[in-house]
Order: sequence, then structure tokens, then C-alpha cells
Amino acid sequence: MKAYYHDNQDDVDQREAHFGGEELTPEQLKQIGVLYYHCNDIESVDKIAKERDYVSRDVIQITPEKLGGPEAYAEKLRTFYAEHLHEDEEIRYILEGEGYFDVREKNDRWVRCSLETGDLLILPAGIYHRFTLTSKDYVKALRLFKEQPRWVAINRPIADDNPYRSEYLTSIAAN
Ligand code: KMT
Ligand code: NI
Repeated sequence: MKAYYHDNQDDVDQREAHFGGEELTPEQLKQIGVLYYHCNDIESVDKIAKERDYVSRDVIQITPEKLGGPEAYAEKLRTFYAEHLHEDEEIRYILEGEGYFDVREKNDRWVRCSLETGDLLILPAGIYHRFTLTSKDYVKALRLFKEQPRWVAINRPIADDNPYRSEYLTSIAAN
């Protein structure tokens, strides 16, 4: 994985790298509650999931075929790229392909986390983020859930008043 500031060139294809010129260290990510691991086997993933009380998982393959045709696929990609948060922590483990998770840093700058096969990312509840494929146009990822498979996105700015948002902001305030 590599994490760096996004160049904010929103008129350029979201699947491009958008490298803004400055990388972030794992320590800097940790300060906003974002954790990263590289897992070479599923046992290492299982261990993390167990430690953090995860109970279920599914596999998502982001292709038009797997997501119900070109229109449903395009709609799904739009949903993932709309800035949102979740009320629970999210773990994503890349099984094949690549993806970008953009997360908002403290000063509201976008940080792009570039994930490849074997990378595992943990996003805390309440952090604003979005997801896009890379120019390779393919990812197969394991999604881990603390409840039964459930993916609810609350978009910005509606989520500004969400208690999980306030809790998250409090948790990183001292960093
Ligand atoms: C999210 O919450 O943005 C996602 O789950 C993106 C798709 S998983 C590769
Ligand atoms: Ni999300």
C-alpha cells in the first residue's frame, strides 16, 4: 500500500493515480484511525477479524458482469465514490486487482490509499471516505462486517450530525 495526498484534480478521471506529491506514513494514517496491514494468507486476515470481533464477510468482484450489468455497475461505482461514512468500522482485504480508498485527513484534505493484492485496510466508523477502481478497472475484495452482511453509506453532509461522526472526531482530536 501507498498513501499520499490527492492532487484534487477533479476534472481528471478518478481512476488515475492523482498523486499530489507527498506521501503519508503508516503513523500519520494511524493518527486519523486508519490502519493498514499486508496479509499474505487468509489466516492472517482471520486473526485480525477475530481480534476485532468480526462475525461475517462477503466477496465483492467489481465488474459489470458480477454487479448486474453495465448500468447497475456504473451506479454502484458512483455510490462508492460519493463521499460517505459508515456507523461501523470497515475492513477491506484485496484478493485480486487494485483499488483506491480516499479518506479525509484532519484538515479535510483527501488522502489516497492505493491498495493491491494482499493489502488490508481498516477504516474507523465515522470517517469520511470514498472508493474507486484504478485504471486497471478490476478488484476482487473481501468485505468484513461486525454484523450480518450490511453496507449502509451515509453521505456527506447529512452525516455531519451523526453521533458516530462526533465520536470519531473526538477519538482523533488528541493526535
Ligand atoms: C466502501 O465502503 O466504500 C466500499 O465498500 C467500497 C467497495 S469495497 C472494494
Ligand atoms: Ni464506505
